[in-house]
Amino acid sequence: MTDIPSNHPRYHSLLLRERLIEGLHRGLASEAGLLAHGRGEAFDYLLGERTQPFATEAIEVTSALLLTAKHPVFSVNGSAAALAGREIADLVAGHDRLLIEVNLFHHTPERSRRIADYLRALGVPRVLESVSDDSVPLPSIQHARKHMHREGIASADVVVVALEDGDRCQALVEAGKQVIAIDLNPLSRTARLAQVTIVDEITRALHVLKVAMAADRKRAHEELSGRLARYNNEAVLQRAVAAIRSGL
Ligand code: PTJ
Repeated sequence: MTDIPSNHPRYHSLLLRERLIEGLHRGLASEAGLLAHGRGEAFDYLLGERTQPFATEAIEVTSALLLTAKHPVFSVNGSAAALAGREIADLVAGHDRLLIEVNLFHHTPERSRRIADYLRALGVPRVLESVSDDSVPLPSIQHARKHMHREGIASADVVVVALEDGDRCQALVEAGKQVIAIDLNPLSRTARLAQVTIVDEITRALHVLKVAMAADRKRAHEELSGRLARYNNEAVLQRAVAAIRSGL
């Protein structure tokens, strides 16, 4: 791993690249994940590489949804694991009802197991894998991402997806799930189809989410439900696009 000096002006961005490259070499991330990350970097650059107010609003609603959900599940692919495995483990440490399920586009049993083992080594107590003897199919999806673990995504009411493609997001919504997407591109199909879209870089977003959930745990259920009722994802996406335009 290249040693990035912490005073480098692009320290965080370069560190994330290193995490992904290391994740590729460890058999966690896919090669396509490198390309997907490049697209994300470009949007992050245009968004000022910071958590914008519209992302904070979506994160606060995510906190409310995760705390009031009956069965929340975080769907983790290779890129999410490589970039934000530690942040995902931190989130679960503060919210033990949040279940983790590994779901891959470029699926191999070996990579799925490696990601699950990696997350367990980071302290996540229970990691499910979508492709297993307990899989059920998600209707209308043909590729490997159609699999859902019976005790995980298949029975979830709220699902978090990160760095995901639009088809699966749409299929999850059609299956009656509340879908929260973390995606730097406010124009992507995933961003537009999810009920809540966090337009922010995944590691930053998860850090802010963890802090929000720690504060929200003390709040009444009605207060959290009210926050959900007032939320407008379309308006959040419009503000994200406007932020990109003003940056240009
Ligand atoms: O590990 P696998 O096999 O499941 O593969 C995962 C891939 C790479 C195939 C999956 O991530 C993918 O299909 O990516 P897409 O369709 O290119 O979409 C990725 C989205 O995430 C794009 O809209 C990017 O802008 C966004 N993105 C990239 N990096 C980040 C990001 N969003 C938040 N944080 C990032 N660091």
